[in-house]
Parts: sequence; structure tokens; C-alpha cells
Amino acid sequence: MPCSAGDDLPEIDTHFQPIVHLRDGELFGFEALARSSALAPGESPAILFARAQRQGRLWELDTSCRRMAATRFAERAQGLFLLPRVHLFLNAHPLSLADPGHRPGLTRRWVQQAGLQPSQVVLELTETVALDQVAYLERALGYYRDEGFQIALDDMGAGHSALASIFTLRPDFIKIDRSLVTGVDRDRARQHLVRGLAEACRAASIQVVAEGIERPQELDALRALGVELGQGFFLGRPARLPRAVTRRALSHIGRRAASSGTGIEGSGSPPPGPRRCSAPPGAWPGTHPTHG
Ligand SMILES: [Ca+2]
Repeated sequence: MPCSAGDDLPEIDTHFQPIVHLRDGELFGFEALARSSALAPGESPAILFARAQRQGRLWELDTSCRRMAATRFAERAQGLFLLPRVHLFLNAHPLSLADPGHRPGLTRRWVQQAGLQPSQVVLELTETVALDQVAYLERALGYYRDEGFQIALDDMGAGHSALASIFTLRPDFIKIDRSLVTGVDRDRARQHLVRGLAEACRAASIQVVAEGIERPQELDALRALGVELGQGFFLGRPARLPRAVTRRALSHIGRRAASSGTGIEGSGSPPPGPRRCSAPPGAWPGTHPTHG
């Protein structure tokens, strides 16, 4: 059941999309994605945030989305959140901390009330709004890190994002935008860029998540290029109930793990991945075979 984010703010519900280890298909976590009946099909929630920003209510909408996401995750995840290594990725607008309505400590409170540890939660800060506003991004990163959260820079490679800011800001994760992921298996320029990004991030102990993986060939290419984590329709569509990776993707990853030869120049054994969840893929509730 969706619920109101506040007086005359739109009704918001949350869907969850799995984030998966590309090497073996194990679940790493979920991104919480805002959905609203106030939007037409295909419209981005960014429209709602732009409106809230004009009304001086950006913080109100932003924090309400996170409160609902944490609450819904605890309600719908059938105990998954009790596993300490399942991560919940929550989007946070970097400019909302400058909003007049900002009250500190609320996100941490919502997360803890939902039974989650702040260290399980990754705040995704979009990079595209902040090319000339790095100070806001730095402030948001420091603020949420002090609250005990991990930090991801979102949308890397999209719009105006500045790759160099990765090494200034030193987030825990970067999320590579789908504009670099789509067709990466067929485009050597994208391959060079993604490989360089993955290698640089590994040297800086930053984990890389590729977004928008829709084809098995893209998954194979990203894994060969050293990307550790992925997200996209091939691995699992956003859904009201947090669900594990699709069986189709799991069996594909299993077959690829047993073979070699990706067609990607210079590919070798992938580097050691990030921390693993403690349960095997088959143990996750709600695995669904039909997505992807
Ligand atoms: Ca995001």
C-alpha cells in the first residue's frame, strides 16, 4: 500500500532491484526505487524531486522516500535484512541537505527503526547534479558517512558527471551508468573506459556496480573487464517484494564461470570480489524464474 510522503506531496511506494556479484550470482543487496501513481508510465521520479525543490520541500520528499524504503524493506524482505551482509542502497539528493526543511539524523533514525544497521545501508548520491556543486556533494558525503552509512556515487558516466571527482570524494562504491553499460560487449571504446575505471577503483578500494545490464553478453563483458557487482533487468527487475537474482541469470553465470573466453581483449581472471553474503543463492526466498 503506497502512503503519502506528506501534505500535498505525492504518494510514494518502493520497489526493490537486486544488486548481484557478477562472478557467482550471489546477492549483494537491493536498490530501493521510488514509484508514484502521480507519474505517467515511463516518467522519472526526478520530476517529483524537481517540483519539491521548487517548493522548498526537497528534504521532506527525499527523506520520506528513504523512510518508506527502509520500512517497506523490513516489512517485505522476509527477514533478509537480518542478514548483516545484505545491503540496502537508498538514493539521496545531494542538494536536499541545503533545503530549509532539513533536520539532521532522520535517515539514521528511520533505518534503525526498521531494524537495519547503518553500516548495511549505502546512500547513493547522484553525481550529475553536482558538476558545479561539488561542495554540496562533499558535504552530503561527509554528513552521511558521519551517520555511519556507506556512500555510492551514482550515475557515473552520465550527463555531466566528472570522473575525477571519484578520487577526490573517495566513496565506498561507484555506480556506472547504463549509458556506458548498454552494448559494452560490442564497443571497444566503452570497454577501455570501463576497464580503466574498474582498475582505478580497485586501487582506491572502491567497489564498482554496473547498472542497466539487460543482456547476458553485457554481463560477460563487464565481468571480464573487472566489474564486481551488477544490476539490471537481466539480473532482476524492480519489484515490490525484494527478490534474488533470476534463475536465468544464475544459470548463465554458472555456465560462464565454468568456461573461459569472453572475446574481451585483455580479459583474465577477475580480481577478488567484495564481501559475500553468508547464504547460498538458492537459500534466498522469492527467487523468481521469469524476469529478465
Ligand atoms: Ca540510484
